[in-house]
Amino acid sequence: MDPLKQKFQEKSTTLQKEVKALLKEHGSKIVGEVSLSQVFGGMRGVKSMVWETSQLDANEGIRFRGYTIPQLRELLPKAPGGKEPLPEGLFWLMLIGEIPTQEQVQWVTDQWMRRGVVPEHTFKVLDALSPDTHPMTQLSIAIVSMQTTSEFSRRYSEGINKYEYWDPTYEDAMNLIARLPRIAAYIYRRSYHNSTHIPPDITLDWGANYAHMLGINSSDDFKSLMRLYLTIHADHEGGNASAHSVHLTGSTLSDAYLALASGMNALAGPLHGLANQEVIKWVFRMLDTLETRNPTKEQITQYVNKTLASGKVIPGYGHAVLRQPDPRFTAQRSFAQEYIPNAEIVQVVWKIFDVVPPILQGLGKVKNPWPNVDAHSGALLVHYGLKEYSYYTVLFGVSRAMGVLAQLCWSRALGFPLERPKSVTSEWVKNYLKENA
Ligand code: HAX
Repeated sequence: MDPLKQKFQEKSTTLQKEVKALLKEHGSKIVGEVSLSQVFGGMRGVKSMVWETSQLDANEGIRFRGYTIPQLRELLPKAPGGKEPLPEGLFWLMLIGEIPTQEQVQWVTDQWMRRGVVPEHTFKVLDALSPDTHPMTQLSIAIVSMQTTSEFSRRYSEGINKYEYWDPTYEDAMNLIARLPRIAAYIYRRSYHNSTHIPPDITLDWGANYAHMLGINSSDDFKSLMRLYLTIHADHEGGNASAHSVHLTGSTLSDAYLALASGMNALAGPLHGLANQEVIKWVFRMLDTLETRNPTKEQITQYVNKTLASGKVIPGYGHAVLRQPDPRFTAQRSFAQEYIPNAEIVQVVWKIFDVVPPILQGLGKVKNPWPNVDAHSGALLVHYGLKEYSYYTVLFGVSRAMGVLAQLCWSRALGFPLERPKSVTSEWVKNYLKENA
């Protein structure tokens, strides 16, 4: 058994026993209440699932296994000469809860390079799609097309013992994550570069190889950005739409391929991951309308008000859980401050950050006026030459796969059941209120 799998087995067997004992003793403890506004309002704040890999605090932001993003930037192993964490290290941390050594991270890099071979039919499926198919649609289709190689699906049809579900799920997770950069780069080159594909460089780490296959030739800094980007987008506890979709679909014992595709379809919505494309589209539309690359704060204020008056949201601002600036935004801002403080587009994003929160606050209804992860990423990508906005959510998706698939291994190991909450009709609500007046 490989060393990561071995460690996962040890940790998950222990936790499984603990959870069993805990439920036996405390299973009927009340951990929350549900109000009618939560029932109608997207279940905000309802505690209803367990997610091991990360947890979100409304004010502090995300912690991965207890570590904040600044701590991860310091503690996770880095590429030789690099300053940003290797996403492989975050995967190790999310899966088993320990900061890995440099050697352990190198082992993951090697594994993912070895497992990264994409089935030939997946490229054929992609090539058969209309070239204007949205990159997120292509990603989802490519992932589903690889389901033919699912170890879980094969072992299930052979009749696997339920206590072993976690094992082929781990194999599927490792294979899938390993293949994603190749698929994602293929989608990029086919959509925007006339299908001139770039073969992998087996000497590079997972994030740097993805950067290499995209063909963005702006020095090692873009590789560093990709390592940071792929680290900070990986997980955001379990209730967000992409994570929850993977969790729900996975709970039916769909394999990792089917479950991940569900998550990618949720990520492709503009209120979620697609916001990263919407932000930069909105920024450039503003600059075009104002006919300047260096707008004043007054000009931005007017444009923000115009957007709101036309019944649209300001993309990149607001969050269902967060109530402070997103630390993923802050991490990208600190990257920009260090690497490209004078970049024109970055300056615009920083000015927007000065202008938007007080305006949203002034509306009196927006619960979080602060920027989220998507407010900054586009400006960094544009600066380094990745200018095709409609591709941006694919980058997010490649990263998100690490968190949701690490968790899927845990869900299998802990034997989580089919998810099946209760719904009610509006009629039921009216009657309930009458009866309980
Ligand atoms: N601009 C304008 N209005 C906003 C707003 C924004 N950025 N954010 C929230 N509001 C409005 C809502 O539309 C809602 O208005 P109505 O009552 O008229 O319907 C009101 O403020 C209350 O909303 P909320 O409770 O503060 O926010 P929600 O939890 O309902 O929604 C969203 C959270 C992220 C969907 C929301 O803030 C939004 O639409 N933001 C813009 C899109 C965006 O950036 N999405 C990415 C979020 C992060 C993410 O998942 N990344 O992947």
